[in-house]
Amino acid sequence: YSERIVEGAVVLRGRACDSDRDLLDAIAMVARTAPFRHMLTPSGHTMSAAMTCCGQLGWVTDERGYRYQSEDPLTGRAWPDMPPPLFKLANQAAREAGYPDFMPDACLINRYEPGARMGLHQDKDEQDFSQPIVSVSLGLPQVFQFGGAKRNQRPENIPLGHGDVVVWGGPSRRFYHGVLRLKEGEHPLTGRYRYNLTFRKAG
Ligand code: MD5
Ligand code: FE
Repeated sequence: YSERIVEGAVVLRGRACDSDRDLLDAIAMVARTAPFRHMLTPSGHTMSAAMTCCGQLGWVTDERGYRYQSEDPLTGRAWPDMPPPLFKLANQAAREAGYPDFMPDACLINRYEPGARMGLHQDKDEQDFSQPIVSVSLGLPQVFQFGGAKRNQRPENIPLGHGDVVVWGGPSRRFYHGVLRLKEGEHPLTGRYRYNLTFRKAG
């Protein structure tokens, strides 16, 4: 079933469960070419989520700032292609949420282990804000926080579990959001990890 959690955002609970093994296999394949790594923020902190990317463009951060680029800074080579099962899920979920022509060119893959979190931020490095962001959660559950368009708006908590897909469009596309520290746990398919895939039209 689907529910609207905030202006423009639709949660498709469990939407990725049918294809969970294919998605995790695809993530493992991407990570063989572009390994998970902890990137540096411009302020010099190491991110607690490990990241990698696939598709035409990948999101990176280092001492110079945040940006999308077509090469993996770790290898100097192009990011791996977006595996078809990933593209298909993102495109279909967006369609179900009212975006029939979503053609993501970037997929950022976050891997959280117990203790890892992501502070409140906005996703604003993309060119076209009329396109949604589709996020897919796999593995351990994690509490997602969404605020409003301003940082000082008190965030609301929503648990995201294995297979949940969220399509962030309309006003929600620009909202502040983050995830709380991942709690210790064990998931039958992912062990101690939560994976989050975010599909974007970046270029
Ligand atoms: C995560 N990842 O769980 C989250 C899910 C990131 C990131 O935030 O940037 O990698 S993405 C959720 C999202 C995207 C765009 C807008 C909003 C949420 N929102 O309005 O709350 O690893
Ligand atoms: Fe984000």
